[in-house]
Amino acid sequence: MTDALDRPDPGLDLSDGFKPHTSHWGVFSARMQGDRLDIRPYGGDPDPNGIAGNFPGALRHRARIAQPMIRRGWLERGPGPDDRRGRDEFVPVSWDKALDLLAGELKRVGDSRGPGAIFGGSYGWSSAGRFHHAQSQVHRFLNIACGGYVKSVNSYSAGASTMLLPQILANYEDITKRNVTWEQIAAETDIVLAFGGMALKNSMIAGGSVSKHVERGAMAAAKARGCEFVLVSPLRDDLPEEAGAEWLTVTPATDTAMMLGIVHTLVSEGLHDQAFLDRYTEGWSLFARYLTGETDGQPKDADWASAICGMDAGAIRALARRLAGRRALIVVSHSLQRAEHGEQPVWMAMVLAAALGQIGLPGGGYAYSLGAIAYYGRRANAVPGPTLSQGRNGVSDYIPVARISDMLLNPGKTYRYNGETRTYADIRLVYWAGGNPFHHHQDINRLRKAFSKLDTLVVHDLAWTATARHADIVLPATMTLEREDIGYSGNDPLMVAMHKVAEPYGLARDDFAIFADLAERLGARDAFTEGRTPRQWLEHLYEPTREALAAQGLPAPSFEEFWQRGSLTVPQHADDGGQIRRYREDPQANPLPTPSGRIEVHSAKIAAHGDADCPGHPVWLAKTDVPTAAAPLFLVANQPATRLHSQLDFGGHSQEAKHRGREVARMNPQDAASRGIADGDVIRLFNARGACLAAARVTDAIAPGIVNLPTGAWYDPVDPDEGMPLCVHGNPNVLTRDVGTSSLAQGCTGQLTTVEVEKFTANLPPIRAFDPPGAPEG
Ligand code: PGD
Repeated sequence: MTDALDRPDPGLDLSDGFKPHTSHWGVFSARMQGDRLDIRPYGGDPDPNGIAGNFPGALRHRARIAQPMIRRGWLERGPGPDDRRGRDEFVPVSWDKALDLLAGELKRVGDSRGPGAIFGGSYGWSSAGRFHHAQSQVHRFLNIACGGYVKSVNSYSAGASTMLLPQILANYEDITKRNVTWEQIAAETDIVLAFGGMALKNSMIAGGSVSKHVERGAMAAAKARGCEFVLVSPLRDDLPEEAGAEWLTVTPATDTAMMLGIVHTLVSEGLHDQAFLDRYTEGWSLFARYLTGETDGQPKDADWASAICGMDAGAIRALARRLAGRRALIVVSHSLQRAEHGEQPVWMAMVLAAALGQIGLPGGGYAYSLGAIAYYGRRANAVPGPTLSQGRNGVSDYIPVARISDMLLNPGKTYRYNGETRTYADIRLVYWAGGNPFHHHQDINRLRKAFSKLDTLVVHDLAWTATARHADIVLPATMTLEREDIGYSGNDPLMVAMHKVAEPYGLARDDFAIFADLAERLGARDAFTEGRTPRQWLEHLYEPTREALAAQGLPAPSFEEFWQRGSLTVPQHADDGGQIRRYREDPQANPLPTPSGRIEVHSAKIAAHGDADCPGHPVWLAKTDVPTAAAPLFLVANQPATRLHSQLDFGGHSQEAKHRGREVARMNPQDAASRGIADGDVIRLFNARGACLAAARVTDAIAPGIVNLPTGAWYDPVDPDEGMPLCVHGNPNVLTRDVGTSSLAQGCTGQLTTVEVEKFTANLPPIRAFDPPGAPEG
């Protein structure tokens, strides 16, 4: 293995009063000196993530929420629909008053409508600690103190694939976490074909914690051994320089056609692995009839694919021949399925890997979403980690997570999901802690309308996000550095004792403390807290790990020892390929958990749903969101490199990457020149749904016909009284479409849409997103 993966681990530097802590973007130690926060990255990390540089400037930034606030209209007129949400004043109140009013409102809604009128999905990443994880806390509170809530299922990250893959291949966790690892790629793979790439900005992040960023080193090691990387993406930096990749561009959202062209070439030239298909897959013959054109008169050959995806037919054929007979790995990034018909490239890539006969071999086959996040492609821990029980939800109703605006705008309306026809609930109160829908949801102007229909919107956050600004009751939460916790992820061996580094900002309180006091007002304090203080909860949550270590005869430090030491390295499972490798070794003894027990090239179950937008095997489906005269460019709204989602956008690392205060949008020199746009100009991106400003970066790292504006710049509307205000900062979700991937998964399609771009020549409006509401300009 490479130096980068194996070098000696100097551990956490806890000298000079530095204390251990961790975050979604890496482990570090930190120290306050007066008002200054100093940070030292974890010494064992071969490639630390610069995002930690957002902490020092953010900790005491004016964007933090200093005390409980209530929207004036709600305070004076009481709960009810109100389109002044997001433009009304806020009134500072004491904690007691805020919690009394909120407890009364939860009771009113619960008594009059039942818990099924409360939406508590509260999607979002919040912070890394496993106890103060805001989403777990709010779910536990609503279950225990309010009888439950309407929840959300699946994620914005992987809405389509989490629904599809377990039905056609294996458990999601097995596919992403115990299948193909970075170690295997470094040692075994001959060629990686990465649709959407494996950008380091994504694999630098993990939900929970990550101690070693190994991806860059693994790709460099594979490359040095002779492994070839081929990137299919509109963005050249979707693979790092270390991979030395060949960059192929196709028209966005046409990868499925290209994959069909590759498989057609393999089959027509006899290069596919028929023995593998016969032994391990279900429904190949049905799919083959579609591939050859027997069912619709259209062979899906390389010429056909070329006309759709824009890649030369000869190049498609050459790529197919290059993949055949080698240890080939097919990777599809989350981004491909965060688009219209996002199920299809996920499914088709699996079929391509099956046709190559590589699934289940070390470093070969199908590594869906490898590189999307730091805990994919790594060994799994062999002991359990801390998990906060969320209690029992008394409400069974749910929505696929990205259908929130649809639900709030259309109570009682029916929609299709995974073969069912479901009905949207009538929601009166929404409770959000640890997420930012004005960052993560599509078509923000529609979301604003949806939130205006509510009686009450409650938000806990550490800063004045646009979601907080649209709330009725805003409660200030502590930032991770201001409390104790345990950092852990099931695929990272380092468990971290997260010591408190700084005092809470203003009157901010931990989500747990807020919920405990609210639960008291609803007669449920003891049930919620179980009589434990936060420190006692940490001891309690640590115990299963200690017990499992002891049961394996390994050193099992007490909680106190762990806490004093600052970290604990836990054992990990062997890198054994998990369920998929076992299936390859013996398909009869180790069937897959799919309906047939086999790899489902065709799914009888999905076919039986009868939904034309996701039939029984992968197909090319023409897109509805394609460039037009009014919106001739594709917008790629991907994950940002300088922050996690929208978190700490006001921090130094994120701010340094902006230009004239705006988020940077990248475009090809050709598209810039034809619009009279020069590098550094402020531009306006617009379409029928909305408009935002950004700063242009003109670069040939972006394919022609594409503009790339990452997510996460805080929504900053001027003229919020207008139906379609201009976001002056660069939030791409004012432009994206709020439609599901298909009837199967109803996943988020925020990655891709179409826009026009022009140079912005009017006076540049100031950025107000980080000023507390009502504050003077600054
Ligand atoms: P974050 O910015 O991480 O975004 O959406 P998500 O809502 O998770 O929001 C977390 C919030 O939690 C922040 O406001 C932070 O301040 C707050 N927070 C942090 N710690 C605490 C705490 O201890 N307590 C409380 N109460 N709050 C806390 C992410 C989502 O966006 C995801 S996962 C994906 S993959 C999607 N990606 C895209 C995309 O590719 N393209 C588009 N157009 N849109 C997307 N949206 C999705």
